[in-house]
Amino acid sequence: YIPKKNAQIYEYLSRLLIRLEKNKNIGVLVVDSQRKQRNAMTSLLKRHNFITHERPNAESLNNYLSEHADIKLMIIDNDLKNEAGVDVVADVRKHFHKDTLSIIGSSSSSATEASSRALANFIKSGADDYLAKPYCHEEFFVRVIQNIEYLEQIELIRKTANADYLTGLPNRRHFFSQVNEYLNRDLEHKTLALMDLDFFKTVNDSYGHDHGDIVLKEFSKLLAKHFSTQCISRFGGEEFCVFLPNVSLEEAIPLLDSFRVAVSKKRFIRKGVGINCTVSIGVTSKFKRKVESMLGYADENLYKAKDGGRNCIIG
Ligand code: GH3
Ligand code: MG
Ligand code: MG
Ligand code: MG
Repeated sequence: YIPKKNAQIYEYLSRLLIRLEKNKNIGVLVVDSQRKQRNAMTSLLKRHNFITHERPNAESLNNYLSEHADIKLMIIDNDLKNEAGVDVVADVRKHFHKDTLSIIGSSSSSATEASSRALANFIKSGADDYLAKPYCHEEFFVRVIQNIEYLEQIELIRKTANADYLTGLPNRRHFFSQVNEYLNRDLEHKTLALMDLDFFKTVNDSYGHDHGDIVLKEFSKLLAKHFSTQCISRFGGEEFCVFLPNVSLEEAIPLLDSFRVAVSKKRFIRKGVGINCTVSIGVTSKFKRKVESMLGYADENLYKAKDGGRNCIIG
């Protein structure tokens, strides 16, 4: 299909090129007992740059999928040697949900009724789509791309939902779920710090909201640089949070304090105007099952840090 107008052709081709570039990192697994069928599909997939995987049966399929994180789509035939593809799909779905793996069921049923029954059975087992054999190449590619793009949309939504819009840091919701996972684990130390920029209202009032935004963004970059492997978050407004798994309070305080000093030394520059800013930090390693109760302790210490003159850390 080639669109008529030049602008349309250009748009179509540029979208295709972007797609082909992305496909280089995407694996597609073909499960079919017939070598010929597998080859037919993988050679089509290779034409579109996909990484291809083949399996003649469903043996250790869940392991195979776990070991190959590039696989985003599985195309599975219903007539496998020892089992039905629909049953395999039902089992795979116990481990790989629709937001991480797309599945297209397939079968060679030329009769319309048999093929619509196969479609219904596959979808009921947890497949996302169905391809009847024989298929034309356009239909094959349309279904493959449609299902891959569905996963990409979900990934985009997930990223957007987990990030703070201004700074790109994990937001409160994401932070809570990450930290609660750690809190349920049996770790020797669990330390949490709550940070609040000092007199930030004055920054906005004196230099404008835009400059305030720059401070928040630059502060976030500095925070990510200091605590890259741990969980960090913009909690809201000018408040930030750091969770340090397996770090004791005694170990955490110098780490956090060196960050506090780095903030106090930084010039936050916008349009040639530089300003200084400081941060107060409350830390705790008293842990409970829920992040909310740890936050309560950290907040009490943050309050003391503010009360004690700001630009300091209390643990
Ligand atoms: P304290 O040292 O006691 O924390 O004083 P403060 O001025 O920082 O505290 P306060 O809570 O009164 O002010 C917080 C300010 O943060 C007020 C609000 O306008 C500002 N703020 C919150 N979110 C944003 C944002 O996204 N951008 C900008 N520029 N300012 C923000
Ligand atoms: Mg505040
Ligand atoms: Mg503040
Ligand atoms: Mg305040």
